[in-house]
Amino acid sequence: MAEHIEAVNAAAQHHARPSDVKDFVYGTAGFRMNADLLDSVVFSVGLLAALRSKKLKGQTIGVMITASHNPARDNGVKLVDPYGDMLEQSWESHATTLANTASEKLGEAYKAIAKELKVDNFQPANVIIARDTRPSGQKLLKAVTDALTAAGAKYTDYGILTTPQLHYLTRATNTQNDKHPFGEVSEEGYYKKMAKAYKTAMRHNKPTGSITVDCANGVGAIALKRLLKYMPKEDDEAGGIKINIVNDRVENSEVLNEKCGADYVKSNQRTPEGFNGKAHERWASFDGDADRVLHYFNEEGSIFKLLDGDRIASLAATFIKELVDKAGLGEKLNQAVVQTAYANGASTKYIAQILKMKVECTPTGVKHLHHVASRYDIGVYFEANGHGTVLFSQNAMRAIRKIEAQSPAQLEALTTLRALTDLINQTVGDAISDMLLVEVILAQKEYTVKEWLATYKDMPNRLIKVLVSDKSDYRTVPDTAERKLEAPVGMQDKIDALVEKYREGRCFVRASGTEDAVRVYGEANAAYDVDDMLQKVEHLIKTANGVPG
Ligand code: NG1
Ligand code: ZN
Repeated sequence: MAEHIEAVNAAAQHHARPSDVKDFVYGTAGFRMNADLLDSVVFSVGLLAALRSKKLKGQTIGVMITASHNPARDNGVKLVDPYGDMLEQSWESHATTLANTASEKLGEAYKAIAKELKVDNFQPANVIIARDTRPSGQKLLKAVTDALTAAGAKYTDYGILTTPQLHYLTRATNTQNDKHPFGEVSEEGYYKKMAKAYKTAMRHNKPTGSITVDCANGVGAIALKRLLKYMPKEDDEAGGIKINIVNDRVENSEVLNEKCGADYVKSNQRTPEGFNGKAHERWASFDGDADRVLHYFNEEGSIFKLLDGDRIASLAATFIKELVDKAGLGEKLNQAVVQTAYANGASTKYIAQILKMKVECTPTGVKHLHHVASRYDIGVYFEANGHGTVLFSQNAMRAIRKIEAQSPAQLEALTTLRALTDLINQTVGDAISDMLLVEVILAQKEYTVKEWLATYKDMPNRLIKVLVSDKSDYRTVPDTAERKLEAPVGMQDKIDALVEKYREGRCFVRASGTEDAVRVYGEANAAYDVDDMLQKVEHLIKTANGVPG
């Protein structure tokens, strides 16, 4: 241990923490900020990755350097646990502690955490690293590897990959000696697994028309192009697919997420730069690290229609439920759809009342959704903004693998279901995997985007941001999935009194976890009611904040 402390202190000098910065916090998406401030933070995350791996007896931990949909000047870092899910929540505070420790004290802090968590320093440590296309990633990589070397960890740098690819590799590495390995431990293995599953799921079908993917000028463009080599070609009978790629200028970091990508499309409710779609053509947008996807199209007259995460959730839930029933597993496997309060009320109603499926609502942030989804045999989870996946429990995987088909129809359903468990990246939301899942479902159901949109009608809605002097003044009541405020005192009563005036009105206020603002979401039966309601709630917040608005 002593040698590591000295090595950590010596290496930390080259990654000194700036003294004039606010405290860093490991939030919903790890650490994320202007890349110039991140060097010491990333170094400290490298130390924690080593500790986490040692604590887990040398199981491999992933480190992803990305700032997702943020502008190119930002960067960030997050840790991936051995099975490809996000860092266990109880460790987030240790990440925060290390990131806020002065560089000369890091060795001691490292030792203190090791002691507190009973980490055996003689255990091996293994870490894998990847980064998105941001130019700052190269320098930050050095901060991680210096930390890992000082802590005596072995590491593999996988270079530039999407976030879900690193999650895949983390799980593949840790399961390679299991009875059912997750997949080959290589980037190529990821493409092979996905393309093979796609081909099986599409063995009798082929998508109608093409899909055009806006890759946000980010890493998704690289991965998607590489995947295409393994996919059926346009003219192939089974699964022949035409994927057009736009916004793939990865060599020019300035344009990353600029006027394009999932976040731009969702926030602005409009098509991205480079859109040249004809009416009813299928489009999708990835975000900067390709863990989110949204679909959309234009109706005649350039009327924009968004098919967001709620739509993917309901489409996937419908299709999987039908397959599970046909496969004869309907009685054996419990299923649920997990959403946040930002899900459109119409989607929740559709899933609960038409599909008759259980719907759960969790606080914002995929870790919460993932956690709840994992309690079910089949848990479909999506945030409205397009981040999500489907989880199959061990029990479900066993049942799906083992059951013997009693009829050709049952065998067909089982074959597709088995393929889906491979096509879906069960570690984390994956834009490429989710996009292909949608292609499979639309093709099998013979749906165009129009029919997909017609499954239910969205409630008019709006999401706004309000700047306040201190967002921590806004606290939600525990166990309400952030739908009720307990502070500022009295604010919720005022909101309730306002909202009840609108037909089917719903509105909630919470502090953003990623920005210095509070978010206000509202929906109601009519668009003008939504606007009126949000204006009043915004006024309420501004007045409470001492700034009449
Ligand atoms: P915050 O800033 O806490 O609302 C946003 C998104 C989340 C999630 C995180 C990033 C909304 C309303 N919020 O969180 O869904 O994507 O960023 O992990 O879209
Ligand atoms: Zn992302």
